[in-house]
Formats: sequence, structure tokens, C-alpha cells
Amino acid sequence: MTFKEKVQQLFDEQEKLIAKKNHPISKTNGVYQRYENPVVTAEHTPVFWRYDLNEKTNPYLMERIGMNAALNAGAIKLNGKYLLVVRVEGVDRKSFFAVAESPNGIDNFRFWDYPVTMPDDIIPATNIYDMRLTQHEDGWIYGIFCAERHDDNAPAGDLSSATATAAIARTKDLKTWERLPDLKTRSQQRNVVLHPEFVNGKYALYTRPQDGFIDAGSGGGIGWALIDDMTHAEVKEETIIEERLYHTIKEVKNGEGPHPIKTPMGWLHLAHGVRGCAAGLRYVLYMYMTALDDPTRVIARPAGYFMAPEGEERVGDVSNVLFANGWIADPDGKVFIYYASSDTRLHVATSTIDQLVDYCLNTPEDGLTTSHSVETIKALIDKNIEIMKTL
Ligand code: M1P
Repeated sequence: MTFKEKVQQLFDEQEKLIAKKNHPISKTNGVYQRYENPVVTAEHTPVFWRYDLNEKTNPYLMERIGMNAALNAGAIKLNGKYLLVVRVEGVDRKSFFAVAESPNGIDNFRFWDYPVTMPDDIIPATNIYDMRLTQHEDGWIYGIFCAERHDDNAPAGDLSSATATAAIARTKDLKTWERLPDLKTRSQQRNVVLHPEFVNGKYALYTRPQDGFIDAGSGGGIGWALIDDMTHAEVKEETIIEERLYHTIKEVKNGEGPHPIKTPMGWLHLAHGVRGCAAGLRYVLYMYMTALDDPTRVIARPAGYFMAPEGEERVGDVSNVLFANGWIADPDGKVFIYYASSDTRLHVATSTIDQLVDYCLNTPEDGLTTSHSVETIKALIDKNIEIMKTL
């Protein structure tokens, strides 16, 4: 094969991958629908990001810049297109943002030609990732993401200790970004999300206070803070609205996913919960709802997880993880949930606002003990035994 033919083959294979139709899998639990193929993987990143296509400088047609994973994406619909701000991680372990665009939200995701140039003019970070996008009623699209830096207070020789802060940028088109100062808080923060509306005339943030880079420690769960000015954002007061609890799926940590969706019945929230087990940490997705007139008041807490890793989703760079920081609600009520599995690849699941509200309002709460769980199951059996007689 000539060099030119080999290059053509690379492009052809990638085109086949991108154009592959994505079909719903036959199994569903009535709440959401999974799809056969991941929507974005490292292989979806353009060939011309990875290969030097000049025969003179790359006679063996080697991949010069490897991509390791494509995961945790913020999501937004703009001008009729489904857009993901994907966390792409290179083989050098650095994550960066890149926009992938699809006409239908479930397949044909194609990266824009260049990754995002995120201004680094405030305090440079070593690594950035996991952007939550919010089209705020002030007219800007905000991206809040984690900025990771080495912890210079760590003992000499400790090259692993790091700090996590919430970095903030805003844009109108996902192309040009204005970087704003990182969020000022007393503790480290990850999983910070901007609520789409003003509350009492202020910006409102979902926070996730944590003692260390990994350890939530005394951080009690998902917090809430009102902010005067996003250009100098500072958390002066933070209240926990969605707690971590013993022997639940969110015992070790939790964190807000994308910003909540407004429905006539309340705000729909998607979050992740983490528990420890012999295999390490297990990350699952869960949902809750808050009141329309007071987004800090939880009105529905369905027990347990909404989605957990299944099949190939269980295995990857960080196995046993589902993580979501992007979803899109269409005007007809269809909801596209973009979730990453095992910090490796990105998938979509679809549902509707009606189904998700029904799930939240009618799934029993976690009674927090085995006895309560058994009583809840027995109540359903009693009801069903009567129904089954009529079938
Ligand atoms: O590895 C799983 C996830 O771990 C972190 O999430 P959290 O801050 O809730 O522990 C993040 O690094 C996230 O990117 C990653 O997917």
C-alpha cells in the first residue's frame, strides 16, 4: 500500500466509525433507553490531530499524538445541533476540551477541527476537565470545570497531591471563551454547576466541598451557594442540600451532574453517587428533584441508583464508573443523557421528562435499613397480588 493509500484507509475507517448508525438496545426498564454504541471514543478524534500526514516527516505513518479516552462531556443544543464539550484525554494524561457535534444526538458525532483553546491567563492549571455548561438567563453560556494543580504544600517528593478548584469561563458560541477567575471557596471543589436562573437576583451554584483532592471528608454532599458576581465568584455561605448517607450509593461522595432541568413538577437533577467496596470506588448515577419555588428543597429522592455500569461499561481506565455532566432536553420532552463509562468512553441514553419525573416521584425512597426495604417490597407485592387476580 502506498503512503497515500494508507492515509486514505485511516480516513475511511474513521468515517465508517462516525457514520455508524446507533440503535437502541432491546432491553429497557421503562425509565430510559441505552444504545448499542458509544457516541464518542478516543478513536473519534480526528485523524489529523494524531497523525503527521506528511510522508517526508512521517514515512512510517505513525500516530504521533495518541488519544487515550473521550469522556465526561458537557452538553448543549445550539442552532439545532447537539453539541458536546468532551473531555478528551491524551496519552500524556492531560485532558482538554473539544466540541463534537451531531445532527440527532445519538450518532454521527464529529469533532470540530480544533480543540478548545481555553485561556490560561488567570492562574494556569496543570489539567482541566469535566465541564458543566449552563445557558444562563443573563445571556452567557458558562462553562464550569475542574482545574487541577500540584499541591505545593505537599511534603517534598510527593508528586501526587493536588488541589481541585472550580474554574469558570463563558462564551456565546463554544468557540471563543473568556476565562474568569476561579471560584473562591474555603475548601477544595469539584463538580460545581451553575443553576440556569437567577435566584433572589443572584447567581446560584451547586457545589461539592471536599477536604482533599479525592476525599470528600467533612464535605457533607451537594451544596448550594448564592453568588453576587460571576466575574469574581466567591462562595460566602454554603448549605448542603443533598447529603451523603451511610450505607447508600452516595456514602463516600456525591456530585451534581449537569444543571437541573426545569419541569412543571419541579427541578429534575442528575447526580453521581460513590461508595467503596473491595474492588475500589463504585460510581453510579442517581436522580432527585427539588421544588420550583425553592431549588434547595428536595421533594423527591428515589432510592438507589438510576444507572450503574453494565457489560463493557464496567471496564476501563477507572473501572466500575458511570459519570454524567451533560444532558439535553428537547422541546418535545425527549431527554438525551450523556454518560461516560469507566473514565474511557461516552454513551447516550434517552428518556423523556415525563418518564424521569414519574421515576422520581413514584420510586420509593431509601428507608436506610434492610427492614424498611423489605417492607417496601412487600407493599408492592400486596398491591400486585390483587392486580394479578384480574389478569
Ligand atoms: O474517576 C471517576 C471520577 O472521579 C472524579 O469524580 P469525583 O470528584 O466525584 O470523585 C472526577 O475526576 C471525574 O472526572 C471522574 O470521572
